[in-house]
Amino acid sequence: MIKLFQPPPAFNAANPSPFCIKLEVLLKMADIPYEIIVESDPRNGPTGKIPFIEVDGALMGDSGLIQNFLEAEKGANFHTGLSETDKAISLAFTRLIEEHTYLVLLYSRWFEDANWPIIRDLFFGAVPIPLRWFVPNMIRKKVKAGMVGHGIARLPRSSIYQIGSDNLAALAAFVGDKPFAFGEAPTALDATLYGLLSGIIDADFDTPLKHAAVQHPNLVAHTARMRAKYFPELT
Ligand SMILES: N[C@@H](CCC(=O)N[C@@H](CS)C(=O)NCC(=O)O)C(=O)O
Repeated sequence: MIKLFQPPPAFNAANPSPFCIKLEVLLKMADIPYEIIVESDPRNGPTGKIPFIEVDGALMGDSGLIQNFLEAEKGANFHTGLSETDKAISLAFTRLIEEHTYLVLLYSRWFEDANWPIIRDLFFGAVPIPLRWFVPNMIRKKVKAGMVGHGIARLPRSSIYQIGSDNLAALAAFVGDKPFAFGEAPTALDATLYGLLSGIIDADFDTPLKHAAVQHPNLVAHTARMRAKYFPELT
């Protein structure tokens, strides 16, 4: 059975990582049996990030690569009924969510001084003293440096949240009044979207990103729908 390595539940969601939530939804969507192994340290994974899986004794990282593997080797089809154009749109929105909007979520968690104590206690509360005195700040610096390297964190705070708000508006416009991104049945994009939105809408952080998300009743409804379908124990 596939072992899925991911952190424990947090922020009123299955866990704090959009990528982990996406992958767990994909496994459920494809009815592939899996066992969760609680893992909070990304450094234990093959790419230094979570989630990762163990399959037939080998470790595999990156939710996107794992998604491809599940389709190629485990009979999953996360795009049933979609045209080639739909698949292209799905990929473009996936990148919008994971390579851009996710960074605004990270900003709201790691840059905002008001949220930092929540993040620090959640991720590092179990780290033994004296490491707990300096490791959290070290990691915070690393996350911040990565986002400055990307470029987004060089922008004014208001522009960063405007980017998040614009991206969410584009997603809301695309979902429209459909129950799922492409209609009546969920596909990979719904898993990706839910991973992001659960961390924004369900989480108890009061940030401009959350304010922007809840302006879209269809995104709020999508989050509730996905949560009820895939994580009924959390509703
Ligand atoms: N492209 C990766 C991204 C995974 C990712 O960024 N995971 C975050 C948690 S949400 C992580 O492990 N961060 C730790 C780090 O970057 O050191 C995927 O799709 O799995």
